Amino acid sequence: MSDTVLILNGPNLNLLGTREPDIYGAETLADIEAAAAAHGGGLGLDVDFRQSNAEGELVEWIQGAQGTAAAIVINAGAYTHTSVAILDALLAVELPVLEVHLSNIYQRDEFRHHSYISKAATGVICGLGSQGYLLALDAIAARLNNDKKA
Ligand code: CA2
Repeated sequence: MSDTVLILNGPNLNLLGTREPDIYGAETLADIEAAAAAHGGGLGLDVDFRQSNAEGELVEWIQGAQGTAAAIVINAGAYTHTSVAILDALLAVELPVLEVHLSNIYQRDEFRHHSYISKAATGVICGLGSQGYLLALDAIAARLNNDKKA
């Protein structure tokens, strides 16, 4: 049976490919979903890819991952810099969490330099565009394979 990785995307990421391509790239979220599903498939991972503009919905999806997913990849969008609720949900689930950002948040506005959710993250990838999602899947596959050997 394959392991499922829940990939969560926060507010405004549904707009990818329509605006600000200089910051976020030209790909749409559907393009990233397709690439993640294909890459995950090659690693023996099923990908459950979701986006919401609502903080509470993201919290509910994180809570629901316990027992149904092997790991979480999250680009929480602007909630990265504001949401204690998402941090608490990630801390509550006992799963590997990979935090991903398309842009290099440290090259941008000062308020983007702090992430509430990094405290709950196993690892953080930023500035590599959509490749960050695929690298997160690589890291999860390596980790799950190690756990299976142990
Ligand atoms: O770099 C990232 O992935 C971010 O998480 C993206 C968030 C931003 O608030 C974070 O600081 C960094 C914003 C996502 C908004 O995406 C848009 C895409 C196209 C057009 C407008 C917004």
